[in-house]
Amino acid sequence: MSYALIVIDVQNDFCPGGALAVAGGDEIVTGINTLMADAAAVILTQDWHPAGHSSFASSHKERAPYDMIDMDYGPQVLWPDHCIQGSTGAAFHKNLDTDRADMIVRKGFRPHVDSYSAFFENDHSTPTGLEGYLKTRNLTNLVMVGLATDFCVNFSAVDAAKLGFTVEVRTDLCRGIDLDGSMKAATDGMTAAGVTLT
Ligand code: VGL
Ligand code: ZN
Repeated sequence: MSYALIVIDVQNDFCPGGALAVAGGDEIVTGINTLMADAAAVILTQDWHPAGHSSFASSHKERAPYDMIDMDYGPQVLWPDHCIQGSTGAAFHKNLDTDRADMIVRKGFRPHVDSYSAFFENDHSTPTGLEGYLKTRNLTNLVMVGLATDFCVNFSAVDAAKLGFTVEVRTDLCRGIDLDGSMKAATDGMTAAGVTLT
């Protein structure tokens, strides 16, 4: 069946050596490039924060990376500074075949709201525009891969399923962070939302 491939945040900062490195993050790149060959469309997402972003622990007094805080829109993990607009860390992994992309969605660029999902920011209401892009191109079957399984892939997959897309997550082409059981919570949440995990 024809599918749009959504490649989530395969950026240097989420790969080994990066500011928010996900173990084995670079291992998935070759397999993702292979999957692009048969895709009807390829969409890349790029985490893209201004310096001093509110999701950075460094933006809050007496807070450390991986602390939780309450934002206007709910609980938020505080991260090390990462994926700062225009930085090397924000660039795609050098082996990712970005030439094949039809569309690149940047997210997390509003200083006061984080954005894990490719569809909505973490307030769950501000859209990125990706829903409209996919629907106007009649792309209803989505295959998702990338980083990190338990944050951006999870939020993107659940939102897509809620929006009525058919969603498959290729877990072999994803890698996770796993904070306090977040991998299990993500797997359970995606399954409950009707996402197929393969
Ligand atoms: C991500 C934490 C912060 C991700 C992005 O791509 O999963 N995680 N920003
Ligand atoms: Zn981020």
